[in-house]
Amino acid sequence: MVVVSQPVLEAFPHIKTCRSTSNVFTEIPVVDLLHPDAKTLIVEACKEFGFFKVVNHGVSMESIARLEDEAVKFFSLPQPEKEKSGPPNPFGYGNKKIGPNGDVGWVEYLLFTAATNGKVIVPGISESLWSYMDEYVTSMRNMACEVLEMIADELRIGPRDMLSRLLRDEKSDCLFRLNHYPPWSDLQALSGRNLIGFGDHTDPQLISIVRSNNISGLQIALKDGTWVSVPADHSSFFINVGDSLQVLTNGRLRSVRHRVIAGSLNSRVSMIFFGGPPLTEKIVPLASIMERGEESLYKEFTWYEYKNSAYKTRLSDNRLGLYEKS
Ligand code: AKG
Repeated sequence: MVVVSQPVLEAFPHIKTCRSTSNVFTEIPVVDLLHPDAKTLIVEACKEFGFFKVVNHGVSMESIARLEDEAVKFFSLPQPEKEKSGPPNPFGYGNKKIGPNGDVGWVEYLLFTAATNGKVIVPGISESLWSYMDEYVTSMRNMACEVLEMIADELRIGPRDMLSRLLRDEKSDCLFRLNHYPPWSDLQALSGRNLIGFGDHTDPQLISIVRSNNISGLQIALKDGTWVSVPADHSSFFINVGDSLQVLTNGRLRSVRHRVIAGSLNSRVSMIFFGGPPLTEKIVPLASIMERGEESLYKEFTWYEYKNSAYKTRLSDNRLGLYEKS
């Protein structure tokens, strides 16, 4: 468990709370990446939920544990030490404030670029954290590409690397985030409500891969808007469809709205790889997916334009709304 000094809630009066939900996502699709039907199950899950769990992924538990230990070491440092790695601009250490537009949550984090062509140095990060992160990010990029290739196969939008090339490109705009949700049991006055760790949003990129320690907190919204809790599983990965993949498939796959509830008693540590395309890439429905006479649901934009407009909005805004054709 990570032991941190607790900043007082009064210093962050805008952190939202929510009622506990008893809805557990029991029907979560579980995809064995080595199963012959994996690509069919992935596409079904992406259509229905924009979300699924991956097992039999081939990433060693040792490499995950090594990185998690380093992350825990960083988040256990005294606050002034951690602040030396911030404020996030956009990379580096952030505490409670998420982005520049007033979003706050019960979370501290480290945000890094996961570009293939070099890193942006964040001060105060140990050599071992850099090196375990490099190794981990490589596995995540490979997994994201494998999943995108299965999607391309199943949707017959060949060539197989039609989507994955966007993450392999040397100018791809991938990110990596380590999140820590400290326990808040010593905070009074919540009267049976829960603290929001990371407010609800969809990820703007193509695909994200989330892994956390064995503490639950992640919730996703189903098609009808009901929030369901995702049971924690520290040996599996959770995959989110992002807005860009929704657009590239002209809405066939849906990006999933999700949020994180901070637990009162236990620290949650998560690691998220965000697979984004090169800035200049046009995000438009792939010609090969469109049926005769089918119209694009979206106005044309580049990843640069979308990213810029997304980062000017609040987390919970419907960012794609701006680009939907009426
Ligand atoms: C994000 O960092 O964008 C998240 O959605 C956080 C997910 C998590 O911490 O499990």
